Amino acid sequence: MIREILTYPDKRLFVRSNEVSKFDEKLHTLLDDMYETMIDSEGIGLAAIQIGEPVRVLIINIPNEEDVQDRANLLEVINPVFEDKQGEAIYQEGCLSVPGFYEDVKRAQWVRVRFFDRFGKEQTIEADGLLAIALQHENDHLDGHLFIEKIGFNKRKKFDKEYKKGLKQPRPTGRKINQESSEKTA
Ligand code: QAP
Ligand code: CO
Repeated sequence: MIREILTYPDKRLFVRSNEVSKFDEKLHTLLDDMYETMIDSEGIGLAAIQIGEPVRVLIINIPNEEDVQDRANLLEVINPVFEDKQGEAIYQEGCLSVPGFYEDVKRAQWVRVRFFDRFGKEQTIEADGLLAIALQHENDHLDGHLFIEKIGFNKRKKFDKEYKKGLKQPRPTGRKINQESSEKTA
């Protein structure tokens, strides 16, 4: 099922997600919903909190050399722990929860992460390149952090300004409207 993606400045994006303790059917449904939602929005990574579920679950699906986003390469990561990070890399990031905004972010170039798969089996992955960036970006969501918190002060000001502009597009006010006329016809 395709779920709604929370967008900045939704408060839920800033909460710390909880560890998964049961590797059951509910978890599998969540992972499947996350995949459908991510693909529908043309993303390469998604954390559970982005669809409103505060659990330490993330998925990543990096396109291959032929630019094909193959589900066979889908990485499902539960309760990740970063064991090691090395080097520095700058990459222009985006986020499905901050649509339309992209900016350079500095992160580690190489990571080693311990995690559980959907069956509760412990795994380790070592990654560099885009996968290493994605693991760090998605892991930040589990701690209630967005990439916009990692950009420079002046770029952040630019973001705040541009985003307010974007928010001038029609948005729900929460106001109730009574469309009945109070004029009485004689
Ligand atoms: C996180 O990001 C990431 O603004 C995943 O209009 C970022 O999938 C991993 C997206 C950088 C590695 C490097 C963003 C789609 C997708 C948008 C995404 C948009 C449509 C972002
Ligand atoms: Co994101």
